[in-house]
Amino acid sequence: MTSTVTSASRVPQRRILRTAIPGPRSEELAARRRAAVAAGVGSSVPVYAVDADGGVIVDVDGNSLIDLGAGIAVTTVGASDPGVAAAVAEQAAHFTHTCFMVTPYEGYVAVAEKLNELTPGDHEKRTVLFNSGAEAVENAIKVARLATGREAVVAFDNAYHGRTNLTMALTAKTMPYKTGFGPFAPEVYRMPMSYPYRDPLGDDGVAAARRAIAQMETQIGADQLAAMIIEPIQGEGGFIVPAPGFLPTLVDWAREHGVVFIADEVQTGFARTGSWFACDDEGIVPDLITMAKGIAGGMPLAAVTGRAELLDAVHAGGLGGTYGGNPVACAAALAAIETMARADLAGRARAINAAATAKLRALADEVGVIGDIRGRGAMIAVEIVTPGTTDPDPALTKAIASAALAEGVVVLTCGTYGNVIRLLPPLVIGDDLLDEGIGVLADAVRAATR
Ligand code: PLZ
Repeated sequence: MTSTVTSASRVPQRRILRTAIPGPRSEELAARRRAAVAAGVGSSVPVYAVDADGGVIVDVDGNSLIDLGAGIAVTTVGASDPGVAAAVAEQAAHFTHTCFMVTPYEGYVAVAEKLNELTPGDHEKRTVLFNSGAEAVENAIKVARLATGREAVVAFDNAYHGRTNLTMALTAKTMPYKTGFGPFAPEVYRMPMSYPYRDPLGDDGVAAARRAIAQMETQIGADQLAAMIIEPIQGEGGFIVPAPGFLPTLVDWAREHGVVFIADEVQTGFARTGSWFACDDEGIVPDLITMAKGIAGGMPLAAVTGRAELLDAVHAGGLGGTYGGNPVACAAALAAIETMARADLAGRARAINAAATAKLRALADEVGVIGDIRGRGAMIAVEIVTPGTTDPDPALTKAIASAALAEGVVVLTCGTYGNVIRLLPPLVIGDDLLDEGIGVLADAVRAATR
């Protein structure tokens, strides 16, 4: 594996268990939380953080956990990258806000320039900044509708695009995201995805794309369709990597019919899959790309970047928001992007993939519950099934994640069927810590299946 950038970590890069998980101080905070915080917000890990750096999260009881989740793919450069921390402090010491729509500043422009340069394609681009992934998705759809004069939007099975009204409509899974929160935004159509492990069309991505195209043509009509939005690798839906040919065939069809192709790279973006963006791995160029999460080292920032003629079609004042492109978040983004480039974190993601999947494949040979291992770069998933079948086992999946946590390793789950264990480590995690974390996870799988 390539060397890592964690040698100078501020917090010791070690797993340390001082109490049971959660410990007494976390339990105290959990009690205060129950009385103060809305019950609708869940937390997958019941410990309260006081520090985080490199590949570890330190909790209020002094436990030091190995982080294989990066706050859902956000802290790609670590949760306290020195470059990001310094840029945030420096910007905050000058001004935290003016509102770009009132008094603009250079940081916003510099982030836009950077994203125009880094995103796929060498066409003329423009960028607009927001606060969250959902907000970026909403605005990409607004732009596509206005620019095309059409209303219909296509999203796919297993999709996750956010929790606002329009993005709930785009999201596929009802529980917990949509149940009881309707009515949802109209003119959203759902198409079949390519899901090689579960799809009868298997690895034939072109056939899977043709299946979706046939439905779009009969159910909507290409001339009514403003946009198609898709995660190049689906995140919350289960780290589903579509079969080769699926995405390029959809892009070609969209281009032929004037349908705006939107790649939602909120989870896949910024070195996570081993390239700047997952579209790069597929050799596709989206018309619009939505970004958030890894973009700014943990500060809330999101973006839509895309074809100048689409984004510039919108009338002045049609896009914006009080906090969009906040100056502190922009400073953090420039520093995070600089760290990703300098430390070659995309290369690091590929090395993490090689090391992790080798261990997981060996484990799959040993236990019967691993139905599929998939992903790209440092976005790796294991699908847990009843041995000898493809039947999802969400209860066992949960038990494995809990067992790993009890031993001080944070792993997240996901999937339409709740049976996917996903690994999204910070890309600055050290080799030893990663190896130890996956070892603990493997032991948790063995123990849970015994
Ligand atoms: N698009 C592809 O992955 C956020 C959601 C966690 P926000 N994914 C994590 C949860 O349960 O809320 C996501 C994503 C993709 C859009 C979003 C939405 O991004 O920043 O959470 O709004």
